[in-house]
Amino acid sequence: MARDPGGEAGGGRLGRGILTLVLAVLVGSGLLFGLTAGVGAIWHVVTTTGPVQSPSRSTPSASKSAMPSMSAAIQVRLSVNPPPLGGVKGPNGQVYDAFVPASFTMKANKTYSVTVLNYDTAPHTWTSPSLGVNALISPGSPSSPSHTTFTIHPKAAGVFVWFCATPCDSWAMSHNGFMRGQVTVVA
Ligand SMILES: [Cu+2]
Repeated sequence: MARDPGGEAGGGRLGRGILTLVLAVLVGSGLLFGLTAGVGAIWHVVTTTGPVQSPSRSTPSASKSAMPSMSAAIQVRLSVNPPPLGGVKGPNGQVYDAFVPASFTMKANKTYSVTVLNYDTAPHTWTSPSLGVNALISPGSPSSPSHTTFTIHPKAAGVFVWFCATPCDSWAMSHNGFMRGQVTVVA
């Protein structure tokens, strides 16, 4: 009985000694792990900051590759007699044939690709001798407008008149905002 507690005590001391050693190894390895994990984390940050920065570095080169598209034509869309009115109301409240918009602004020395959607069953033209354009706008319909595309390349600043040269609507043909208008070209 008396030896047993002693034995237990001795065993306990031995057990505690082994436990301490195991704990020391665990703590030591834990510290080592912590250190390696810390270094690993730092290494991770170092290695990941590279790829994170490279997209921002590739952004200028991406905009450089977008440069050629800047010299491409600027898209403009006009409509003839668009819904819901199928034209534009004149001062008397009556609806007249019209390009919408009839007047607009462009920049000199830029190329514009103008697409006209014609909701009218009659043909029209977008004619501007001063801008060097005489485009025949093919007939369409309210449900299926025709698409006609032409190019405007203003060479100098100024105000340039355009008109419809086909005999469509005599009042509209003689009034800006209908079958006639102005292109304001800015430098
Ligand atoms: Cu016309």
